[in-house]
Amino acid sequence: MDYETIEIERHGRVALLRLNRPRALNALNAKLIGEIADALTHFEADAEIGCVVLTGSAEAFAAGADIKELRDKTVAEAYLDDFLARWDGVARARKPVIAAVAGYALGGGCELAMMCDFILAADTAKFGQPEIKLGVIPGSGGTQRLVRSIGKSKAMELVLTGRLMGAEEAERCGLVARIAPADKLLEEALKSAQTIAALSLPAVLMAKEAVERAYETPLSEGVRFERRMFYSLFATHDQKEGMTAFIEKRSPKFEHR
Ligand code: CO8
Repeated sequence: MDYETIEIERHGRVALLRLNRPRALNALNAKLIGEIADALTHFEADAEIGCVVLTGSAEAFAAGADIKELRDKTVAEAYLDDFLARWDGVARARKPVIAAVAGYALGGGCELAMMCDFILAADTAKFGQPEIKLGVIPGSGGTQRLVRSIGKSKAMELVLTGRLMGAEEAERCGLVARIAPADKLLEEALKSAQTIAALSLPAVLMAKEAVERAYETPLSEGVRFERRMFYSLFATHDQKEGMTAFIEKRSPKFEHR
């Protein structure tokens, strides 16, 4: 497929999706949001893809929604287009999506990174929800996911002041899984993604789904859900293969079934 605002590379079973609006620091306009959603739909349907890496440039993962596109919107246009609903596809992707963040991840950019399953950050990364400085608030889950990720006090401070936080602070408070030197970020993200993509796809999807349940359900329900998923994996070829390989002291050959 041809895209204008993103670039796609395949690395074996990993798809690398790079945001590509360099002159606007990857500001998220409607075209870019639509293309990300389309590409992810395509990856979901491709049995040869086991994991996705979403990245930007050295300067910016994404500097937020495209302010130039948003400024003159009316309520009716925004409500009728419901352009932000296209993000739901990103948040609901079944295959793992890793955000590899260098430079700015602000506003919608920070929200996009948080929709991914985990964030690997370059030491140059800067996160923030500066919408308040524009007279608005986060609109794609920032007020919700940031609280769940880093707790109320810090999330509230960032959302109310628009302060940016660097990679070290973001790692310390749990927003970021790991920091890499900027020139190694992509290599590290692809390595993580290759590791995941080589594992049994049914187990990976169920692991992701089970972890996500922790957001939405009480503990007892979440644990029950996890147990059902665990039992169901005994119906897969890959469970027999994974455990047999361990006992026979060899590497497993997963067939993703
Ligand atoms: N929208 C549109 N254009 C942008 C944006 C943006 N968010 N960010 C940067 N640009 C453009 C600039 O206008 C400039 O273009 P030009 O050269 O044509 O003037 C170019 O990118 C380079 O930017 P700067 O010259 O400003 O670069 P600096 O290095 O001086 O500053 C900053 C970098 C600090 C990142 C600065 O650009 C900035 O503050 N950007 C805006 C950050 C922001 O406020 N983000 C939040 C936007 S609102 C939002 O995200 C709402 C989320 C709700 C829904 C999500 C939908 C996707």
